[in-house]
Amino acid sequence: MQRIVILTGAGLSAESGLGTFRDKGGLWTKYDLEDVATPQGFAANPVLVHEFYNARRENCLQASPNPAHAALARLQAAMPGQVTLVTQNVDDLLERAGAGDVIHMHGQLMRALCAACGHRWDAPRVMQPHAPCPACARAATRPDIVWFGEFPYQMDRIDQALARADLFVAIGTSGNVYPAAGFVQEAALAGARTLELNLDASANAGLFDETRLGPASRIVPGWVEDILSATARP
Ligand code: BV8
Repeated sequence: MQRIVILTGAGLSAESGLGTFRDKGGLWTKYDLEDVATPQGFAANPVLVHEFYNARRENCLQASPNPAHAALARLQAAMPGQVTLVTQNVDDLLERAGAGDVIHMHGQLMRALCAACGHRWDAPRVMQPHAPCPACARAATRPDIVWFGEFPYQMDRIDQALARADLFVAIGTSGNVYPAAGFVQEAALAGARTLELNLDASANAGLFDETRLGPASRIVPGWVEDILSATARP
């Protein structure tokens, strides 16, 4: 039974029209990360931060999954219980492509969080600053997003999957953000083979056993077919 852990980044959704962060014209060239993706930035200017996430939520609602999202959903369905899908992305394109149980380690655009009581609910299309929490009524509502300096979600579950992985695959991530960028080493230390599927070699490309370069919508379906035909062979 082959166990596969997949980590995806903004490159998976690039061809669906959602911006990446560090490519030419990426989000971090238009916004200062400190202003819109840190708790301090949110405390200082919740209007700006809600505008940033409202715009990305709108963009996401207008976007569609691309063949790479569909291929990963197909792989997960064909190998029940063997594929752990971890994403740094906050969009819901993997779910809309049919994937289930996606681990959103950096949170989700479509969810809201109450910073006072921890209640989570489906975010409205447009979130307003200081909106009251539906559970405790305090004006502590925020996007359910993991900002820099905050703990990513489901780290125990991710670490357990990495410890048991036979294969770790990073897709469309530049390998700049930790702890996600350290997963390849964690998997390799546990004996997994490691593969990077990316448009350009990432900052930690040298840590992978194999790298395949190209747009995700082409190389991810190709890789999934390779895996499925290998598992189909007697
Ligand atoms: C934390 C919010 C404590 C949501 C994001 C060492 C250890 C631990 C922490 C740190 C450390 N060093 C520094 C830190 C602190 C910090 C950090 O990593 N800073 C960086 C800048 C140095 N990390 C944190 O604060 C994290 N929390 O550390 O808590 C802790 C410590 C240990 C263990 C547990 C906890 C919190 C990080 C989360 C921050 N939130 N986003 C949002 O607004 O979206 S991060 C942000 O970057 C997004 O989530 C994004 O997903 C993520 C990573 O970016 P990528 O996905 O890689 O996107 P990028 O644009 O960079 O690259 C795109 C790639 O796609 C490129 O390679 C490109 O070639 C490729 N591509 C483009 N087009 C295509 C393509 N590939 C295929 N096809 C295409 N068509």
